[in-house]
Amino acid sequence: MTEHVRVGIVMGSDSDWPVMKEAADALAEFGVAYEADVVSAHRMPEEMLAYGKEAAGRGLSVIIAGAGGAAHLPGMLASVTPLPVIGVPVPLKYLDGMDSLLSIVQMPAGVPVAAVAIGNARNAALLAVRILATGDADLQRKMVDFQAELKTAAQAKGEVVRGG
Ligand code: RP5
Repeated sequence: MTEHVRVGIVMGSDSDWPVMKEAADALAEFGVAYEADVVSAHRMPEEMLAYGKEAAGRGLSVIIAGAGGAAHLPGMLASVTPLPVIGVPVPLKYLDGMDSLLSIVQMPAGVPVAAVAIGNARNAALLAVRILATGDADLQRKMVDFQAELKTAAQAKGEVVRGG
């Protein structure tokens, strides 16, 4: 049986994959089926627009889009899809990813893109899981368990600091 793909992970270049793989790994942890592809806004604009236009019809619920530098991919996808788009600013050699971050968050009114911290593709996946979990009780339970684990781990570290 093929699992229904609910999240599309796209990136501007295969050079973004080491960062974006963190999103794929997190979705796998939660058992969320995803697809991953290179869909460059600048080098393959027609294919990028087709991806955005067809995503909802193909059954995707969330798009995670990572790009570096002039990071127009998340915003351009958001302009042609009704789906929530989460942007991941990928840090490049120069400017430490600030260029990517500002390119992603400075969207005009009416065309929202959610953005995570520079390089934090894992958080993009966790946000995607939360979005999906609003209509999926099993997934929401997994997120609640995950949050409980975070708390336990933080408390254990606190014990080390306190010498407990
Ligand atoms: C962006 O240009 C990509 O998202 C990537 O972060 C950056 C560099 O791409 P490559 O030259 O490594 O293919 O569009």
